Amino acid sequence: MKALIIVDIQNDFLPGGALAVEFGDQIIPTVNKIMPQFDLVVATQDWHPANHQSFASNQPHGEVGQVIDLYGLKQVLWPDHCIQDTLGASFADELNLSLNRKIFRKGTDPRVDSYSGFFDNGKKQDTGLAAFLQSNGISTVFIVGLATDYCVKYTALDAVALGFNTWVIVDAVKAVNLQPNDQQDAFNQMAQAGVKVCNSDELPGKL
Ligand code: VGL
Ligand code: ZN
Repeated sequence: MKALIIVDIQNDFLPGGALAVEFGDQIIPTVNKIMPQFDLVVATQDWHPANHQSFASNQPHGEVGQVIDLYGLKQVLWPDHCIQDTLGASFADELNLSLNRKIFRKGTDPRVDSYSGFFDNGKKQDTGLAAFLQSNGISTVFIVGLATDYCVKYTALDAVALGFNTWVIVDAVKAVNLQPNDQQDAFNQMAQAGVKVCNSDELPGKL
């Protein structure tokens, strides 16, 4: 059985949002189009309290893009984004959620960031996504969404480490690219770990 994992397609990650991913909106029609082809569709949602310590505004002299040590983990400082119950944290209006079975929220602990849809960055809290997929007989996951170099990458790395046959659909992801090579580095790192890539138009042969 094959699942589609939709990562963080939320207003704050779209053009005009607080942590906008360039062209992030362009993937939405592709995601909507492929959705009906999967046995199961789930979505992750970045869901931060306003006092989240990954926000530059919550660190003394914090600057966006700066890397700090946060309780022993390297942490990039971000603009305030995806604050619980705000429009920025809401899913994109254009995203079809009618086929979505369950939403997995992450980043709720103010002390630790959570890029992966499975675990926080310290691997202490489990969102329940792995157990949900397993209980639905899923052995293969296809990942789409935002952003390639953060939440998509960490979700894919955890998926493959958990033993899922893991694909990233390259024309349905976009990167933040704080550094110009971040997207390429992310694809290299995922490939090294055993994550496979395909285009959305190749799916019929794989599903
Ligand atoms: C993300 C940075 C901070 C993402 C979430 O969804 O990729 N990136 N929070
Ligand atoms: Zn976040």
